[in-house]
Amino acid sequence: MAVGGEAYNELFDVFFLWSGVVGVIVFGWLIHHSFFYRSKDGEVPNIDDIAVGEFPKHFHNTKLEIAWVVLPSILIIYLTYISLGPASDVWEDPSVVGVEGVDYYEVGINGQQWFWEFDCRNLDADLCDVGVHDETGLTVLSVKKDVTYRFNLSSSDVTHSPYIVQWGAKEDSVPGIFTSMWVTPDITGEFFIDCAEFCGDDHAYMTAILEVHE
Ligand SMILES: [Cu+2]
Repeated sequence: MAVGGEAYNELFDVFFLWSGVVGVIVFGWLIHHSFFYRSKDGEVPNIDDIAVGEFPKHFHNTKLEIAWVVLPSILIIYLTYISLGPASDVWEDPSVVGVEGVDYYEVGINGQQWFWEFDCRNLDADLCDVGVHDETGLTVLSVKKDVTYRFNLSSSDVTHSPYIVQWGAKEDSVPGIFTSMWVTPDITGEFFIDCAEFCGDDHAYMTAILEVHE
């Protein structure tokens, strides 16, 4: 996938918009009803004749019932559908990309309690290099801009999930299961790789840096 998080940022905007719309409707409805249906002073209680085990039919509205089942369902199906594009970018089929070394390079990322190990195999240092970050002491994975990589994910103990925070991209690394993540960095800079799957005491400190250079 082309990164910079563009596809994910667009998705975030759409989700944020619909969360706002749903929130305004739900809370508006709630506040309106809280005041509109309050019993007035001196009113006989139990105005709806509510009885245990009986559905309060007094204000029952079938059209409304159907609407608030069908409309949110449509919204959820729509949001699921638009989320599939960026997700399948990350899980691209190697046969679509082509041949390793010509169209893409493989790099290993192994999760372990509580650090990341990177395996550049025998790639040139320009394409892939592992080092230590000057200021933070964190492990650095250096890759090249506009080159396509398949990060092959693995784990030595429990489930981890490398999460390239600023790109909005993540994928689980599960012991015994092969998972991967496609990336074509299209911006340079330093980005955090965190762990997005709770994996024990120092999960929060399981951070490395992904450095993208020209
Ligand atoms: Cu972890």
